[in-house]
Amino acid sequence: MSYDDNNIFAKILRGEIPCHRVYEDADTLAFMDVMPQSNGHLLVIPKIPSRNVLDADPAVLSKLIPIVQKLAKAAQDAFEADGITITQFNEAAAGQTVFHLHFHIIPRYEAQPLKP
Ligand code: DGP
Repeated sequence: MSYDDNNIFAKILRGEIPCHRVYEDADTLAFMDVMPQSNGHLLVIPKIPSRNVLDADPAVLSKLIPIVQKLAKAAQDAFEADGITITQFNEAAAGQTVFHLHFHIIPRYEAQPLKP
C-alpha cells in the first residue's frame, strides 16, 4: 500500500486544516483527537510520510516511541487519568481510517470503566 498525501493528517501537517496542537518538534506533531474516546485523547504523528507501522522507517519509529511515552505520562498527569491506553492501527481491516501513521493516547478513568 502506498502513501496518499491527501489524507487528513497530511493536510494538518501542511497547515491546510486546523488542529489543537499540544506538542511539536522537528520530527513529530501531537494534537487532540476530534472524536475523543475519553477526556484528553491525543494523536501523535511523525512529520515524515508513513502510511502506518508496516511501512515506517525504523529510524522514524525510534524517534516517535519516546515521544509517545513522554506524552502518555504528561496526559496522565494533565488529565488526572487512572490509566492510559495506547493504540495504533494498520490498514482498514485493523481499524485504521486515516492513512498517516499515528498513535492514540487515550486517558482512562476508573469512574468510566471500559466496556467488556
Ligand atoms: P484511526 O485511523 O482509526 O486509528 O483513527 C483516526 C483518528 O483520527 C480518529 O480517532 C479520529 C481522528 N480524526 C479524524 N479526522 C480528524 C481531524 O480532522 N482532526 C483531528 N484532530 N482528528 C481527526
